[in-house]
Amino acid sequence: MVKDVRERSTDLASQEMLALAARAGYEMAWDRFEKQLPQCGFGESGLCCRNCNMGPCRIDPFGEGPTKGVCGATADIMVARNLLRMIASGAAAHSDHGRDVANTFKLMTEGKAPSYHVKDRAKMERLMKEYGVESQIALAEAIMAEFGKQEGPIQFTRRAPPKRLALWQKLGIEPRGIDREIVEIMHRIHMGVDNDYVHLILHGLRASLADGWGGSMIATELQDVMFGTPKPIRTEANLGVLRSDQVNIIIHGHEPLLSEMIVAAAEDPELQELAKKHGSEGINLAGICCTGNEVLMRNGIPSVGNFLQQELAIATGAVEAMIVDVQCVMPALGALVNCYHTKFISTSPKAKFPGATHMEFHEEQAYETAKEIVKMAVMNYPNRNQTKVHIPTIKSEAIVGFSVEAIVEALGGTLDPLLDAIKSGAIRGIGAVVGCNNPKIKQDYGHITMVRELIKNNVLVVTTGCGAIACAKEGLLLPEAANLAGDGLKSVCKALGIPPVLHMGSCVDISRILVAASAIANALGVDISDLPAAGAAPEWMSEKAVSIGAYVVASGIYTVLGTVPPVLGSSEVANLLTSGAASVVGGSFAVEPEPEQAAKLMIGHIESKRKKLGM
Ligand code: BF8
Repeated sequence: MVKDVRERSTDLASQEMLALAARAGYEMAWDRFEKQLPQCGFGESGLCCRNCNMGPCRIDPFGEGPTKGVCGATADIMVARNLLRMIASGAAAHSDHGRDVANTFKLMTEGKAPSYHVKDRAKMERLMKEYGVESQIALAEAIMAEFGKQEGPIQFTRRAPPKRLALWQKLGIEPRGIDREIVEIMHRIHMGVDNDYVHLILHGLRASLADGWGGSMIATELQDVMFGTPKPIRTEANLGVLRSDQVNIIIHGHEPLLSEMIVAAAEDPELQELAKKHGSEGINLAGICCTGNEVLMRNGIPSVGNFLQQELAIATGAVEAMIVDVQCVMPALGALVNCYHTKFISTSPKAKFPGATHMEFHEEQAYETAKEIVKMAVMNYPNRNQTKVHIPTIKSEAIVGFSVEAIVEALGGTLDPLLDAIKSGAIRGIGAVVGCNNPKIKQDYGHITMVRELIKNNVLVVTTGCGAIACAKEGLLLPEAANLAGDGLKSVCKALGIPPVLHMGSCVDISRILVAASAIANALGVDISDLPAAGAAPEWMSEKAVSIGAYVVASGIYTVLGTVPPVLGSSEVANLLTSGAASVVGGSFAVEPEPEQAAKLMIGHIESKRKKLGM
């Protein structure tokens, strides 16, 4: 029986499309999720090991069956190894994205990628100074070298407060080359290598730090150099941004190397003309997931929605092309596009999908390929079956583009007004609400409920990824949303003309949150773990989120997860992550599926930190 769509999503546009999909008999992620129920208890608790071919082994969490794998691995070892495998994959995803950006920056510098240009020269010069190099090519080479560096720290870790850096060094978790840390995870979790769960988890934190302060931060910084550092810009979000009279092109995935070129190609007068010749009123570009966030932040390109809306967007029947690169793209799209005229176009040399047309994208001919792809979408417009088109009218306005630089500018050029507001208690602290959708939780419910509760209690919210898109759709990224905030936060937002919820970008841009936290900690002369701040991922699903959670905690920030990570099979590992970690790295995890309760945990943590700081 089809579930009530209101139990699947809080978003009215999604509900409308879910009902349509159910009537048409199209299978969505929620349906596939239900077919998986009950999900495997061994997998859920982290007690299944497939790391060698003596297995697969599983441990009975109730102690009635086997308590060890064939090699003798206990629940603690199995759970820790499995968790590290997730961190490795997540850190690799972000960092390989960072590598592609760094490689493009290098190719551009060498004159081999003529479609790309330096847009933020001042930022590039700051980076050169940071790396102690005199030329653009030396910067490109130094950053590329971060990935394979065998010894010595990653330069951007020097942005962390001195106390944090000293702690990482004392614990032996200061990250070295990014690739090295990820390879070392894969080595340690191989059969018969590292079998001490504490030792394993510490290395997991080290590799995750190489993601947050390395791969992700490199992606953010060089994307800003090449495509511009985001500034506040007004845009729109939700399925209602699709147009019935225009060629709709959706860009989905993560790397702006592609999406920025598509943005430029969609504005090409030649292609605009072609679109009119084929009977449309023009070309309408929209984003989904994080590449959507990248072009939303920098160009104000509207967002069609977050992770769980990728299939719903196609089900509108109004999408000429869904162009994808890497990460968070459901392979289900291939089958779904068969029901419509939509072209599903894969572009990354790393990522192919069943049912997709592969138009491989290379930096050297980036703009030419982007034009070809947009042309294919335009030519597809006459194939649209107007009787199948159903676009919800629902959309919201949003102000996005709050890079650290933009926040400082909004504050009048210094962090002081924010620090004063925190010290006076008008703003109690900062809550970072990030991450995915997951059909285990009603779509957007976790994000929206938590964010509303936080701002009501005078906690300024920063947000990224699919959580940020949920906030955009809910109207929480508008200055008017300050009316939903407590009196203190409301007055600060009104005085500065900012929303109470600041969209800081895609998931790699959580590195911006690290930079902001470091700047605030340095200004107060304390460590990040002393700040009245807390993080949350209320609807997380991806391995990238596991890496993010790990580096946020290792950076000293208390983090509440809304979906349960697969660690409950080991009470030792679970206790280490939820309480032991606090005395080691100053940050720890909590798990709380109910978002209002989770917000209360964050607020409680913020208040305890205020007390310790004598605020
Ligand atoms: O990197 S929030 S569903 S889109 S993983 Fe994916 Fe999660 Fe969305 Fe972006 Ni992040």
